Amino acid sequence: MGVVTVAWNANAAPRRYDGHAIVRIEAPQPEEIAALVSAGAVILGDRPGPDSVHLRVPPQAKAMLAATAAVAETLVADVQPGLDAERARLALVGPVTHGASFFDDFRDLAAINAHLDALAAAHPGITEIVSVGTSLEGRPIRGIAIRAGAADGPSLLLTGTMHAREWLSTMTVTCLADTLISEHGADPAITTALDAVGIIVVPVLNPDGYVYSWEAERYWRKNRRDGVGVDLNRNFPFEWGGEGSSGIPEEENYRGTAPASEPEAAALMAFILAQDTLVAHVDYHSYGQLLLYPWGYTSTPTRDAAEFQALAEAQVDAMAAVHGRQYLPLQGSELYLAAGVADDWAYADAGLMAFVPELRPDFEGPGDFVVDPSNIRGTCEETLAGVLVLAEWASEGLEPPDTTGADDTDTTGQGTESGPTDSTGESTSSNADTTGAVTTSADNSFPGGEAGGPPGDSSEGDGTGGSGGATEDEGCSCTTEPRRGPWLLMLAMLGLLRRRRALTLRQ
Ligand code: 0X9
Ligand code: ZN
Repeated sequence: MGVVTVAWNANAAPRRYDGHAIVRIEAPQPEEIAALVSAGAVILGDRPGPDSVHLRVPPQAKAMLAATAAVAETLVADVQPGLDAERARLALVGPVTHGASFFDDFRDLAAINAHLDALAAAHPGITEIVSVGTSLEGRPIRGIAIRAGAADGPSLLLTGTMHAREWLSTMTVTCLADTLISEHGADPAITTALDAVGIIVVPVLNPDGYVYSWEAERYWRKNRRDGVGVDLNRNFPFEWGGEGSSGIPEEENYRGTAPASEPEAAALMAFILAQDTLVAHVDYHSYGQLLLYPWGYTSTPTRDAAEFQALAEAQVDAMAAVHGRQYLPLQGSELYLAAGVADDWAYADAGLMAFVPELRPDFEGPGDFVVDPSNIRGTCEETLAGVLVLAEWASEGLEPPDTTGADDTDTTGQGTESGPTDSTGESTSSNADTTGAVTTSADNSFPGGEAGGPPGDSSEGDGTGGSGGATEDEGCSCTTEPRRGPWLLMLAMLGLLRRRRALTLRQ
């Protein structure tokens, strides 16, 4: 299917953000943030306990900022010079589709797809190009499946670029595929992992938004529905419509008109449900150096909260051992409430362990989606350590969560019917629900107000990771060998040796 006509002029100059500042607001009052957002400010990132919000503030909202009671610090006075520099740098490079320099810088959709093709062509024995589906504007959503071992062995799904502007997730996920494929047979840890576990990598879940962020608006987040876009990460059917999602199309967390109304979300769901061997989904975003897990829609823990936290801690420990970058593991709702997120759906309706890494930078420096490309390789290396932990977990035969039966975490008042799976053992497959029979408790604030601190203290910014993500990790003497502590035993003791119920449901 060809790409349909797009609603914007591809020949027009990209939007300029002259005079837009990035500011940090400490301990923000929700009403102050709401007022700034209605004046044109946009939330870029959010740090849990102690709360801190990064906003992109246009010139016309700066006066309001000065009048707020909140403590605000300007991190970047004007984002436009950085955008000009990025654009000039990328224009100089020209088309690069493969080769050693591929991960020197960010690459556009055509280059990412060509790189996947080149990887598949060079390693036909262990790879296969897969089609996840087609975007609203007709672009293919493509991935690469890597399998070196038994066809029925467990598998992991790694995805990126659900949010268009989060270019580091695009490159990280592509680099993970590249490293796993190229190092199979050479790197012992990767070889062991791939001989036991299949890994499917989908670098760009939102191709229309990604193209638009390259060509028209660098800070574009959503897909391109009607030119205003739907936040794909509020469009998934599980608890669709709840707090932390918006019913207003112009807002950044607009949920769409119905659960799974967007072809990109529906395609990912169908793809996941068609894979019999999946045990985990990792959906890479940026930024904040966090490792989130369900629930996003409620602050009530999942019944598997201890397992999620233990497996998240095992990943962040391994990641920190690579370049000293500390990622903070926590339930997604502790960042802010967000209903209709992909990770809640993957856990609840597909029975997967689901994680959302928020990649570099952390919140200590000027946070942004526009980062120095020297971060690409380092982020790839540290996230690879996390993937290897998950692969080892999967290959040990530890089971995905048992999400069948009554959901004791449901606080919506909808009873067990809104639980992950119904009593027949069938997936509720809520994407079939196009009736709009959903909760209507829309909270248009973004992020949702409830942002309790994580258990224990926030541990980011240990001084070794640098700040702002603007610099390379140089001279790190850290080991690239993931730490293998007693976590595996701990996970087993916590009850991860379960029936492979979620998988049998789909057979
Ligand atoms: O808000 C989002 O969709 C994600 N953050 S981002 O800055 N990349 O937009 C977080 C989704 C978190 N998932 C859960 N809250 N469980
Ligand atoms: Zn995101």
